[in-house]
Amino acid sequence: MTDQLLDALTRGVTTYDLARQFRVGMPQSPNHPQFWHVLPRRHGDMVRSDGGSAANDMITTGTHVGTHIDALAHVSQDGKLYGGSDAGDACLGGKYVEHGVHTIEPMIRRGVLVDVAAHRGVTTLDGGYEITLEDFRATLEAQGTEIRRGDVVLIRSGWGARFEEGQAFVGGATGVPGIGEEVGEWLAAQGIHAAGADSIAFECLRPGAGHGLLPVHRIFLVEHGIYIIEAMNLEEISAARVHEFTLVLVPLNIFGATGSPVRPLAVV
Ligand code: UVW
Repeated sequence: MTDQLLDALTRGVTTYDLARQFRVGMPQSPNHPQFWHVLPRRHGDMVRSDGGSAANDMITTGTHVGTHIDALAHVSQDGKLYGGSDAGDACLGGKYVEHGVHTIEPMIRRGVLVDVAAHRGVTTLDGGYEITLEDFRATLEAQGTEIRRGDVVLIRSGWGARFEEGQAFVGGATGVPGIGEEVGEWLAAQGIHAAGADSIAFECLRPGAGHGLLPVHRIFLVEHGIYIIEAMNLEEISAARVHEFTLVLVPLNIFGATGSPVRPLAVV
């Protein structure tokens, strides 16, 4: 690509990073193995004859920590995955050969931010608050935004601003705001491709209920084949009042995994 073409393609383009930074000790759901990062080799450990040296890393991580996407293989209902396949048969050689994260195409799609917290004029909705369809539609109307088939819909409750607070973000005792079955069914009926949120489990968690019952996960992942993106950083696009953009998201191509860390971008 020539410099002129690159310049023409990127001139006037703003890119928002919608991911949280991966860091040891970051808040995460107790449902998943934690992120761990060490440096097996640091500079000076092995110095070459010319004086150069290379450092390297090792990470271990659950695939559902930090900003991540849930593959359809992540959730089953009564032993069935999306499309009715048997969850047991879908796992061959210890890998989800069916509906694993390797089956998710890279996304370059219309993205929509539904900024419920901004519409309500609050920093964050309260822990355990279920965003109603009335809230949701009123937000869309106030923003002048419509949802179209194939969109990636990002829902901001404001809870994401608590990411740096650790356990408060996890929200076990307080609950976490988010959508419930009412909005989940409505969004599924619009034919969206994926949905994300700035909270840890995407949907509303009731106070004291932990991370167990997740009905919107069933509606999206099992009944409609809609991907879920969690723990997104939606603060910057909210502050910029960007409600429509091109969403770019590429999961890691991990054969047979149920999820993957992602670094989604909103491009306007
Ligand atoms: C949680 O971390 C609860 O969400 P998920 O399992 O969907 O990644």
